[in-house]
Amino acid sequence: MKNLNSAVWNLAFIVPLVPACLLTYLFFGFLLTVFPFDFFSYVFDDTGPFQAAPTVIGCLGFLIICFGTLGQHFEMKQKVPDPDKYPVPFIGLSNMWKSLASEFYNLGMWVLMFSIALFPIFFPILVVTVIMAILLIPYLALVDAGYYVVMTVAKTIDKRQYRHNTKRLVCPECGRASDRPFYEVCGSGILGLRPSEEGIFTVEMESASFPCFGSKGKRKDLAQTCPLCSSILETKEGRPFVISVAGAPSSGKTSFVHSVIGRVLSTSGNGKADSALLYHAWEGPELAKYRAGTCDPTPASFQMPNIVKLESSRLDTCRLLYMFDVGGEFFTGHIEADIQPQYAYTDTLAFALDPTCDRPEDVALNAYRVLVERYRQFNRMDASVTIDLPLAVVVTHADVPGPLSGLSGKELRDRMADEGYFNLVNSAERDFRRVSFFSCDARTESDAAVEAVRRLSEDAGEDIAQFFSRRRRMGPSPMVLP
Ligand SMILES: Nc1nc2c(ncn2[C@@H]2O[C@H](COP(=O)(O)OP(=O)(O)O)[C@@H](O)[C@H]2O)c(=O)[nH]1
Ligand SMILES: [Mg+2]
Repeated sequence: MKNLNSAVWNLAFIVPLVPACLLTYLFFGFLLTVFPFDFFSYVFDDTGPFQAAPTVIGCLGFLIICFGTLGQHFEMKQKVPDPDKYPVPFIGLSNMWKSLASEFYNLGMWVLMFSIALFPIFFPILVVTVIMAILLIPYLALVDAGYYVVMTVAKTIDKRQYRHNTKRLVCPECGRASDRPFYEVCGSGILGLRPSEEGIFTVEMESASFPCFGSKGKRKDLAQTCPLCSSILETKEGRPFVISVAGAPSSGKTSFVHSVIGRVLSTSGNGKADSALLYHAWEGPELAKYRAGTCDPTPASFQMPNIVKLESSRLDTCRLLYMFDVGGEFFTGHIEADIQPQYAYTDTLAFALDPTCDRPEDVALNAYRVLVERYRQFNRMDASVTIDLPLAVVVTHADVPGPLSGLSGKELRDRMADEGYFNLVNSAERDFRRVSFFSCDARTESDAAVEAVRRLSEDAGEDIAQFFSRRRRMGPSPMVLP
């Protein structure tokens, strides 16, 4: 940016000189028609040389004074205004105009003094200086306009790339969503580093420059923090896909989350990911415990999502699978609604249901109603409005023989409607844009659980779906209803 500012400054002495040449030529042409200079036109047939000579003297003299050592004798400091601010901002018309005008003013005054003694040389230079001072405004206005046009285009491209590759920031620590993170550059945090008055492709700090444009650049590798809780983030502008898992206590929510995450990790995102990693360190021991067959009850206060980070060289940023596992107590209706911030932005919902518990229809319906009520309350949504999210009803305990075990899709949906879950099925289909039905043994890392997630991401229009294995077509394939 410093280079750009000094280029704008130096070019202010050169670029307007082109029209200034022409105007000087015309000015002397005009002068030759006024007394006493009209004397020349009486004596000579061709007055061209009397216009051209002062123009050349004026322009060359102007350049020599401005850029040569002579400048110092004319009180020209040639000092680009230093904004004394980081990141260094672009200084166009508003800030550069005054300093440039004062340079021209000083020069003009000195040249005026010399004009009295050395009229034929200094008068043309004076004319050029005055014309240059007048042309400063259009020149700087054009430079400004150019900068802002390029900046606006870059901003639009950056915004489009950011939305496409990242969509938004979901803080892995506090679970709240923001537009963009703070980027840490040389000790200061810049919110949503992007093309601005302080740089189009890079911002310039005291000791180094940092990229500020687009998803392909290195901006995503800068240190980032959550603007809401200041936690350090490792998301690298990855695109989050958020699933909120709901269901009555002990319906298998936590098991389902681990089943999906474990499966995605062990298949390395269906082979399409270069790497599939857990985001939080604490998730490793949790997954190990699940694999060993233990699943502790989730505390109601638990708010952090389980996250898998999927990286692929085919994508500009990584993909982050967020699974918000909520303590089952939340769905008994005895807990404050606002402790689950993800309901404001979740991409999808998965509703776990244990058909083997005591009065499973009532337990599930009750939990479902709390979920929908809370979701609507959170988003100030009327009961008549369809929730524009895909919902997956995940029936766990598929390993326990029963009327629902082993079914999926329409078959499962119809069986559920027949087996006492009619109200649940009916309400879900009324409340949600799309509902799909799955059953799985949530204690194992099965394709069936991942299939539910794949379906949800596909229904949500997210490209992360490519990382979840498609179920091999052995039985009937799951269907979306209606
Ligand atoms: N047999 C069987 N047990 C399950 C299944 N899913 C969960 N469980 C068990 O049910 C209990 C509660 O599961 P959990 O995932 O903690 O439920 P949550 O309270 O909804 O998170 C745990 O002991 C699990 O091992 C399943 O699909 N089959
Ligand atoms: Mg749990």
